[in-house]
Amino acid sequence: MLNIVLFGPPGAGKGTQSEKIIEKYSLMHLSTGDILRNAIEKQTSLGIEAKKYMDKGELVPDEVVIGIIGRRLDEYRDKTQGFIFDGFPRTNNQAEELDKMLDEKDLSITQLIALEVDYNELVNRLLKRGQISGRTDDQDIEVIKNRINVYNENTRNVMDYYKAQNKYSGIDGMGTIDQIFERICKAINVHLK
Ligand code: B4P
Repeated sequence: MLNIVLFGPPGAGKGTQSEKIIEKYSLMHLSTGDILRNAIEKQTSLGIEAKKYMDKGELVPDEVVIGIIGRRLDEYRDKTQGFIFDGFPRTNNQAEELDKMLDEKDLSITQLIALEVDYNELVNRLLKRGQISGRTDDQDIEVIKNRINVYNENTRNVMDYYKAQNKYSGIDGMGTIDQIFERICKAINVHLK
């Protein structure tokens, strides 16, 4: 199974590139951001709880997102050739719990692909999406800055967890969507030979 973590700060292109990766490699897309937004739209208890954090650009508590991923892994384990984890893990605790959940199913992460993008480009991309999509967390510059700060303080060092396992690939996330996708494919294809 090919199990990829797509990693990077808010606006790095995780959601955008995930769409292309799942199509090319027939993987199951697990985006914690999408799942949480869907819960908010449906006004479930999970959504009501998650909204309090997402509106401020804070991380939703670990136990909430770990539970979400655990249930999806159980559901899709036998129905896919692999998973793309988009926006998860975002803390070292999430990374450790993910390894435990995968291990119980005789699975493991193949590779972490980290998209590297300049600060100003991140802010511009998110503000632009905010104008089009109506996503409230993309419309307020202070919330955007907080999300990037939260990434730098709580999430960036998750890379070290995967570096220690020799599973880290850094990818230049500046350029056109197709240029970046080509770089990602080169990194993934190493595992298919
Ligand atoms: P996410 O849904 O993961 O959203 P994101 O990081 O803001 O965006 P993403 O990185 O996917 O967007 P993309 O670059 O593709 O998280 C939202 C919130 O959910 C978090 O703040 C947190 O509160 C919560 N959450 C989610 N997962 C969690 C977890 N595991 N633990 C705790 N909390 C969690 O796209 C950005 C824009 O850039 C798009 O408009 C796109 O079109 C554009 N773009 C992409 N590539 C481009 C390129 N090459 N050139 C120009 N524009 C580009």
